[in-house]
Amino acid sequence: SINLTVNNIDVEVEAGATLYQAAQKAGVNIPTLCAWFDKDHTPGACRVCVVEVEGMPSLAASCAYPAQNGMKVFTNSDKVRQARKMIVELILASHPQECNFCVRNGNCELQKVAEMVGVKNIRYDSEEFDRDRELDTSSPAIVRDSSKCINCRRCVTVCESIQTVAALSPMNRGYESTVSPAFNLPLNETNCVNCGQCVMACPVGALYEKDQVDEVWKALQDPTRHVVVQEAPAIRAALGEEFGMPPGSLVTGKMIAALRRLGFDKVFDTNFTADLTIIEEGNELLKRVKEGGTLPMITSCSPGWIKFCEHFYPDLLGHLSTCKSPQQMFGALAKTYYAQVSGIDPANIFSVSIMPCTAKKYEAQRPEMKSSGYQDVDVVLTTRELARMIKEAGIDFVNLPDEKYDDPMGEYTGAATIFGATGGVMEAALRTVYAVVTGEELSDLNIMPVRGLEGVKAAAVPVGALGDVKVAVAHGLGNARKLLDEIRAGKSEYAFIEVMCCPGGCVAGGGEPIPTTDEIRMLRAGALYRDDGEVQQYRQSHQSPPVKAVYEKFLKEPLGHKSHELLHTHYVQ
Ligand code: HC1
Repeated sequence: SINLTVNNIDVEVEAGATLYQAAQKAGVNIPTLCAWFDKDHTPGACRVCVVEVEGMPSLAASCAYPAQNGMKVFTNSDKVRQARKMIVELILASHPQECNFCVRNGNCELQKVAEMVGVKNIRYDSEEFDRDRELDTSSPAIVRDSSKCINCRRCVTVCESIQTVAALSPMNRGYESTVSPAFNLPLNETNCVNCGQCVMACPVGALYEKDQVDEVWKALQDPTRHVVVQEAPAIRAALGEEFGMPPGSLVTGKMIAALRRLGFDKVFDTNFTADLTIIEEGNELLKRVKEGGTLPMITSCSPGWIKFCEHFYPDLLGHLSTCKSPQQMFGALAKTYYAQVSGIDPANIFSVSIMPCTAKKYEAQRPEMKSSGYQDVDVVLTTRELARMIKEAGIDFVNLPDEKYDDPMGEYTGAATIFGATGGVMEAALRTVYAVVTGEELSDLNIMPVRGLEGVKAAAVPVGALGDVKVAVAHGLGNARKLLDEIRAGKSEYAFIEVMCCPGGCVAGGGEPIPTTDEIRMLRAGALYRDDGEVQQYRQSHQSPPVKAVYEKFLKEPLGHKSHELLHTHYVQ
């Protein structure tokens, strides 16, 4: 171990620890704008975290500088405080001064750091530093405002190293340096998969979701529109954070109440079609196993993952389940099944979905997602956009009563709700596949090997006559690559694979509350497992009463004619 002092306090740290970590041990918080400790991203680029080390001529970036025996470190000397103030003032001088209406107002790391280092005015002429405004609105999901970029490079790290997409790179040098797609192409013309993990990484408002709140307000205020809403599993595990509730709060009932107060005509749930997905996908898997179809079959509900497969592994598209995602199954049924049972003209139905995901905005606009004869899902809002609407409407979210879903597309089982956590789709599918094959229930419905944040998880589950069914789960596209490369090499031993685009699954999607850390991922997933284990009456998709009803009244049978027309699709190279 290493012994040093920080502000004259004795500290002992492990070899390899940084000065930043040593300071934390001494109870000192150092401001930083570029470091992202959750992802080991400490480029020392912003210089806000500088500290003074006795005997060293220049200040050291504490996030990257290694602690050494006998060092005397000062985090609050005059030299340090003046340097930090100057650095932050220089960043602010070249940053648009529009905090009051910036998407990150109130949740901006630059704002917080400016307060923390005590900036009182900007001594530098901002005219001199004014950058050309470049707003890239080409993507259906993400807006890029390079004038706000502070060059922390976190977006580059997540896009390149974690998602292995590399749509964003550092460009230019010196004062001109910034981050952008290659050749400064519009984002929509790159291989960006719309996952929004760059948005989650951005400390300021340089990357954000395409805001569609006004389109929804307009529909809600149009008396000719019958506006229905569905919410992804992950929303109920995170929305409370936008209103100051602790991560891990399960707010299903308050979320329903808020949506009703906003004026939605029917409050339904994506979980209804998550259960339906399990029936269709489970039967598809069994059919492939029996008939010698393409295996392993891979889940297809995460649209960032689909786009990734299309760009990087087009030769493996045949492995994708043909099932549409629950969002798109819901959209297709809202304008067919629901229109039929409620007697409402589908032309007047406006279908909104609330997703933890920016890529869902892109998915809803894909040309094949019109099987009802209309665009199946009209608008997708992220968790953050819904929170903005609730705030704008003055709804006291925390004190709302719990309300219940509308029929016939609201009720769900515990199997559906865990879709929002990595491994959840697999666990839900195994529960039902086991029951279909054996006629019995799994003795323990909790399939622990597929839970948690390990990058690739595997399990072998004995399923009656099928023997041990080998399955794997990957979350984050870098992890997915490992399983895909095995398939390409002809070495995959799995029958069924779950891939979710975002690290942690949908609970950490690009539309969820910021910040999202591994600790928060686990807390949000925990809320969904509580919903499954403690709240829901049923825990297996085939037990869902509204799913049974939709087959009886409308679809008739899994993988039947109507299912193929509305619930399935296929992807071509
Ligand atoms: Fe997801 Fe899904 S789980 S993709 O992560 O299959 O976004 O939450 O809604 O569609 O159900 C997201 C979450 C979501 C779909 C479901």
